[in-house]
Amino acid sequence: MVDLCGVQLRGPVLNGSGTYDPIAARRTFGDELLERFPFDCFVSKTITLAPRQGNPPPRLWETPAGLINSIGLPNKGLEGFLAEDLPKLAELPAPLCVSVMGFDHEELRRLVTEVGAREEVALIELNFSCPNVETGLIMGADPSETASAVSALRPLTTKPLIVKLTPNATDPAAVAKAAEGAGADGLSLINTLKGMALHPRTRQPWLGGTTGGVSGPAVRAVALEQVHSVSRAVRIPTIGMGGIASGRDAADFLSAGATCIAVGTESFRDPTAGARIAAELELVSRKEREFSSGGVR
Ligand code: RRO
Repeated sequence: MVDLCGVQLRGPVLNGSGTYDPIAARRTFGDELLERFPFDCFVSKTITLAPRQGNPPPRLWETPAGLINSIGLPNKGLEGFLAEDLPKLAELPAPLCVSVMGFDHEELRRLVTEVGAREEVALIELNFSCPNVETGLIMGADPSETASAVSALRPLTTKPLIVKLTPNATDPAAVAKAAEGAGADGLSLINTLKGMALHPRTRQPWLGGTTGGVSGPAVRAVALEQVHSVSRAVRIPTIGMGGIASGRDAADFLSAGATCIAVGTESFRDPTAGARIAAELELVSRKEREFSSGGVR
């Protein structure tokens, strides 16, 4: 078992928010999905107070060893999520973490109050790091903005609050410390790195949202460094992610200081990647234990 902010998980493997849709997967695979659910805790796609259409297409661009997305937070809004999605997500065989994003403190207050009041919800992730909203505002790029938001939200729920950090900050460890000081229970990192691609013929931006967020193995070394420096700067647990595609990658993030890891872009290529990575991680950990105890090499 793994303790994540007081919530007991079967293991350390989560999904990155927005990279796995278990409602669609259940429509395709039926109840088999529940028997072989690939994650030890499920993190929802980020929701906002009002429904959103998201960014115009195209929304994806493949890079060498990575992906740029400019999805733009399409979602049903708080009411639609609570009425339609939450009952289905509550049937998953893993604790539920709901990811929320607000455009100001008042929106965040309503999201955290209403989501935090639902017993189906084990944890709340505060997404302060979406790179793809039209305001360009990334609350989590600034330590004092982050502290001010977390302080306003902390009294509104007893559920653990996890702050999702952006890699697009001058000093992610300073933001992490600010979040911890204001009462955050955990941190997740990294969100995507800002990037863009041009249409090969017109030379205009390819993505409908002009810029996007880069993920996948291309960002893994950057993510590993940030998980390492942030985990050293705080006492609260961190969830490490960024291009994890194998058990060896997962073991690296745990060694760098993460309590849990999350699989994101790899699940687009292989929806069962979470289960494979968990199994590989078990093998890697067992081999490392045998090695350090002088056993089989
Ligand atoms: O929806 C998105 O475009 C998006 C979000 Br909310 C996020 O947090 N990170 C990202 O790469 N894309």
